[in-house]
Amino acid sequence: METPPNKLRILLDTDPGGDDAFAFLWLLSLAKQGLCELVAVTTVDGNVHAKHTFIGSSKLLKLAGFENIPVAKGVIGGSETDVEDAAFIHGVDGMGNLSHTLPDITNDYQSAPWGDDLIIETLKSSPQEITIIALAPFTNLAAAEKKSPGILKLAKEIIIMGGAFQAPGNITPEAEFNIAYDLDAAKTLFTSRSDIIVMPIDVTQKLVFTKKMAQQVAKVKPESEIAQFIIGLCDFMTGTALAFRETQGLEGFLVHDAATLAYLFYPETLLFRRADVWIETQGEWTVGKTLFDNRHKTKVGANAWVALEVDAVNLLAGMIEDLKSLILA
Ligand SMILES: [Ca+2]
Repeated sequence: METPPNKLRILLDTDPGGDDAFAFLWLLSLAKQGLCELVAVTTVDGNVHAKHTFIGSSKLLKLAGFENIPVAKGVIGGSETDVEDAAFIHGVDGMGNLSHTLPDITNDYQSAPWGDDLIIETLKSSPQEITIIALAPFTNLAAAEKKSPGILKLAKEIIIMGGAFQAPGNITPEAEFNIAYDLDAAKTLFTSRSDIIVMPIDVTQKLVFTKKMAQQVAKVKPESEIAQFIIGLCDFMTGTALAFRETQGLEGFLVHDAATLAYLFYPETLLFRRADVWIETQGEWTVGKTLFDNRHKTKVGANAWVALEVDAVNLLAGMIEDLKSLILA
């Protein structure tokens, strides 16, 4: 079937990751409903090692019947930082140690294209048509920009999960993981264009996906493999979220990465501030912090739109209904 010209065409850059997996399935649901087309997935060395994020992403695609979508492996060797990966949050495989329950894949890590190459190729072949959703450290995007300067301007839009402005960080008191894990890459991204759409912890800390929500989703067809995976992963992620007191005691976990999809499909749930985002790289205690000048000044030189308020109830309701439809599809 030919894609209508106004249909969203999406490249997903991701490091599953429990919250990546939920965003991923939500995106596949929207693709199944005909609201967008997923054209490529570039996986990232982040929450867990590049090999695991490649396998996890390939398995999620297979689980939902999208195994024909090209998957690239993550560029290794972003800037050196002290930030460890997040296997202690997401499980060794990044998928709550559940990946053995997911379908076997034929995608081969060794022979897969590199993330930066697939980004360059995809953007060059469809300039101004591809929307990039980036849910991980920005290593692939920055590598693409370094290899082919100006390439990121060929994307229609770039929407990221990253940063902590007025909220505390999640990897240090001030820094958020996706920014801090590869600082140079984050800096490259924010200088690549003037309209990066940013979903920081300020909004994602309000997105608690509860065990009850998972049960609500799964009960439309409890025997489905997707339903069982959603229940299992939500249980695992809730365990770590409670251990780190991320959800104020609620039995659930934060679906940080899912916020990016709300911008595209449920924009009425978000309020943005136009801002010039800076990234702290020198501070003794604040390396990786994101900030902007919040005084009343002109916004000359702004590079981003930063979401600072969210209607979590309606965002999560949209997500729940879409996940139900994926299970029933
Ligand atoms: Ca992620």
